[in-house]
Amino acid sequence: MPHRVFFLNGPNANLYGLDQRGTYGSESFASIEQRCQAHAAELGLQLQFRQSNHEGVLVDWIQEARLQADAIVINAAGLTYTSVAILDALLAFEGPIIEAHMSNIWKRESFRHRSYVSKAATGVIAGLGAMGYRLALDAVAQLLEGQA
Ligand code: DHK
Repeated sequence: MPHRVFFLNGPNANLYGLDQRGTYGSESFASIEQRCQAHAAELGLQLQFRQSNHEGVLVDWIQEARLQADAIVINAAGLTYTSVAILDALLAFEGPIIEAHMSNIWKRESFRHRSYVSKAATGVIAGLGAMGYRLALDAVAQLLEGQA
């Protein structure tokens, strides 16, 4: 049976490619998802790629992952720095967790420097744009194979 991965995206991720400031590049969220799905298939992973603007929905999906996923990749976006509820849900998940950010959050405003998600994450990838998302899938594939 293929390893199952939940890739969870938080508020405003659906605007990637549309943000006029260009912080997150020009690729649309739909295209990023498509490329992640293709890469997951190459790695033999079964990928659920989801986005919500709502904290409680993300908490519900993390709880669902306890039964339905072997690993989580999460970009909680703005909730990264505020959500104890997301942290608590992640702490109840037993598999590997990769925290991913499109931008290098440490080069940005100081309020982005303290991540609650990091307290539950196995590893963190930031600053590599959508390439970082595919690297996050590489990481979970290797962690699930016990190679990392
Ligand atoms: C995405 C967001 O929406 C921001 O709120 C985070 C993160 C950074 C990213 O780089 O992917 O601060």
